[in-house]
Formats: sequence, C-alpha cells, structure tokens
Amino acid sequence: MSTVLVTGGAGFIGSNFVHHLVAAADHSVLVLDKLTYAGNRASLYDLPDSRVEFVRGDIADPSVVAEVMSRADAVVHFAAESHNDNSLLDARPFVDTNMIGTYTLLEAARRHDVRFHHISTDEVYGDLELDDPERFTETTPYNPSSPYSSTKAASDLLVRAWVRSFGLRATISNCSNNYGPYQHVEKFIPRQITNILDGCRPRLYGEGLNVRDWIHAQDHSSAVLAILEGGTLGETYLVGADGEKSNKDVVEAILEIMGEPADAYDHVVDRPGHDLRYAIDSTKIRTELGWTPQFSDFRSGLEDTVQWYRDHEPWWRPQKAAAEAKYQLTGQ
Ligand code: NAD
Ligand code: TDX
Repeated sequence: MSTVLVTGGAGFIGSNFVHHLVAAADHSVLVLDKLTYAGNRASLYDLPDSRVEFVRGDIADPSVVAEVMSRADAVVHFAAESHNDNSLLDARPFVDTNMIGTYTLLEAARRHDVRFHHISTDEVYGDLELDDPERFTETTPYNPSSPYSSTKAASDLLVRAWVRSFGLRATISNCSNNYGPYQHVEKFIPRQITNILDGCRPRLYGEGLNVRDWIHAQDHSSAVLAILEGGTLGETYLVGADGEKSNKDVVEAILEIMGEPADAYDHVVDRPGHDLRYAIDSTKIRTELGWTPQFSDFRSGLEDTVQWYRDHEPWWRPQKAAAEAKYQLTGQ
C-alpha cells in the first residue's frame, strides 16, 4: 500500500478525488490544504482517520511541503486559487499559490523522487468560436485569457520543464468545467441552485451564450486515478465528457428541475475578457487508458447535484453571504 499526497483535498474536486481514492484503491491518503475561503474540512468528515490524514499548510511553504513529501509515494496536485472572477479583483494569491506553490511542490518532489500528477484546466488553451468545428487537443497551443488561467498555464509549463530538465516522473491533465457535490457557492451551478433555494433569481453574465463543457467531478476523479495508475510519464491528457452546454441552457435546466419558470433569471454585467467557448477532445485518454465517463446524462447529474445542495445546507450556508457580497462589488 502506498501513500498518495493530495494537495487541495478539502476543495471541490480534491475532496471528490479523496472520496474516490478511498473507495476505489488501497492507498493511504495524506491531504495538504491551507483551508482558504474555498477549503472546507467538512467535505472529508465522513472518511475514516485510518485512511485519510489531514495536514493544514500552504503549498508555497517549503518546510511543510518537505515534511509531507518525505512521506509520500505520489502526489496529486489540486491546490489552487480557482475562480476567474476573483483573479480579476486580485491576482496576487493566484501567482503565489498557482505558480510559487507549484514550484515549491516540484522542487520537493524532485528531491524526494515522488511521482507527480498535476491537475490543470482546459482554460490554458484560451477559447473557441461558437461555430468552430475543432475542439481542444493535447497539441493545441497555449493561449490563456485571465489572470487565473495564465497562472495555471505557467504552472503547467513549470511541470513540463521539471520533466525535461530534471527527469521528474510527472503527468498533467487538463479538464473541462466540473460540477457535482462539494463545489463552492461562488461557482456558476451552485450559485444558481442556492440562489433559488434562498428565493433569489439566478444571475447570468451577459447574454448567456458562452459554452462550457461540463463533466461530473466523479468522472474527473476516475480519469485522474487512471492516469496515476497507467498514464505515460511526461504526457498530458485532456479530460472531458462531451458535455457542451450554453450557460443559458444550464440556468434554464436548473430552474425547471427546481420547479421554477425557465425564464426566471436576470442578465447581469458580463465578465471582462469572458472566454466564449471551451470544448475538449478526450480521444487520447479514452483510447490509451480505456477511460470512459459514467455520468453521460448531464440532466440527471444536474438533478443529483440540485438534490445534494438541498440536502446539505449546513455545508454551504456559511459561505453564501460572503460569496454574494463579493459579487455585489462588480454588480454581478
Ligand atoms: P477549489 O477552489 O474548490 O479548491 C481549492 C483547494 O485548494 C481549497 O481546499 C483550498 O483551501 C486549497 N488551497 C488554495 N490555496 C492553497 C495553498 N496555497 N496551499 C494549500 N492549499 C491551498 O478548486 P477546485 O475547483 O476544486 O479546483 C481544483 C483544481 O482543479 C485546481 O487546480 C483547478 O485549476 C483545477 N480545475 C478545476 C476545474 C473546475 O471546473 N472547478 C476544471 C479543471 C481544472
Ligand atoms: O453567476 C454566474 N453567472 C454566470 O453566467 C457565474 C458565477 C458564472 N457565470 C458564467 C461564467 C462562465 O461562462 O458561467 C460560466 C461558468 O463560470 P464559473 O463557474 O466561474 O467557471 P469558469 O470561469 O468557466 O471556470 C471553471 O472551469 C474551469 C472553474 O472555476 C475553473 O477553476 C476551471 O479551470
């Protein structure tokens, strides 16, 4: 049995991955998380202490990183500042965590010869026109738009350099938009669900024509485990589930599922530099590693997600007012 260090394991996708790892494999899990506004210890409460150890610390702190890395056989690196809108208000934490934090982990993994898997995003490739027949592939040139996506692109390039220059045993995955349980209420889908639960109308940026390629966080987790166990070192894998939807269609679906009129939402000021469309071609991971997503029906995954937020108000309630106060600053 080996020990997998999971950075950002108290965040949305990290906590989904820790649940998946405990259920699907024998590894011990060591979580390193700073518990920023986005981290929630409660996302891991139902997991046994015998399988999951939690360490509170900053991935940019070399001493805590050295301590946990010395005990790990592999690291899966989720920790990041993850929200585009926040990066437009203050980019500094994004530089500190996504760039300096990743650098700090890479140096420690190199010293301790630890297998490294880096979690990244399709946003590093920029955006596509609505009618572009092409989708992102592993060879699409990097062209990030926002402070968030540019710091993620920088972190990917650091990983590639550590592979080439120092022989680090690393892989990278770039995934599309995730949805599912444990997602912070600042993000699009949970924000609209919890607005409706609070008797407020959903908020759509601009015309709502922007397209995101949705994948359930459980499918992202199974893809990451497949890469960790069978991926080729030095390679990048794109992860997506053919889930392209316009924001308008998603809001309308949430309203219908929650028994509200489909047009009961407000248009608000658009995000500056708002990427138009993301779309992933995931042929490589499907053919090389035999991975397939299990949540092929977005509508039923969305219904489950709505039900999860209905059932877990104590989990999301403490963050709701602060998230909405931030949006008030920009009129969104
Ligand atoms: P999140 O914001 O929900 O969680 C981030 C976690 O990292 C939190 O628990 C936070 O406390 C922790 N963290 C932040 N700074 C830290 C630091 N300096 N040291 C230690 N821990 C720190 O993010 P998420 O949506 O779960 O995203 C996880 C990863 O997946 C990120 O790398 C993100 O770029 C990537 N990703 C996200 C999506 C998506 O749709 N959310 C899609 C593709 C890729
Ligand atoms: O209230 C809203 N109204 C709205 O129309 C919010 C919060 C968002 N939006 C739009 C903006 C985007 O087009 O919905 C879409 C999704 O927004 P976010 O949830 O903020 O996600 P996005 O910016 O697409 O980035 C997400 O996917 C890629 C994650 O937050 C990133 O971490 C990941 O890399």
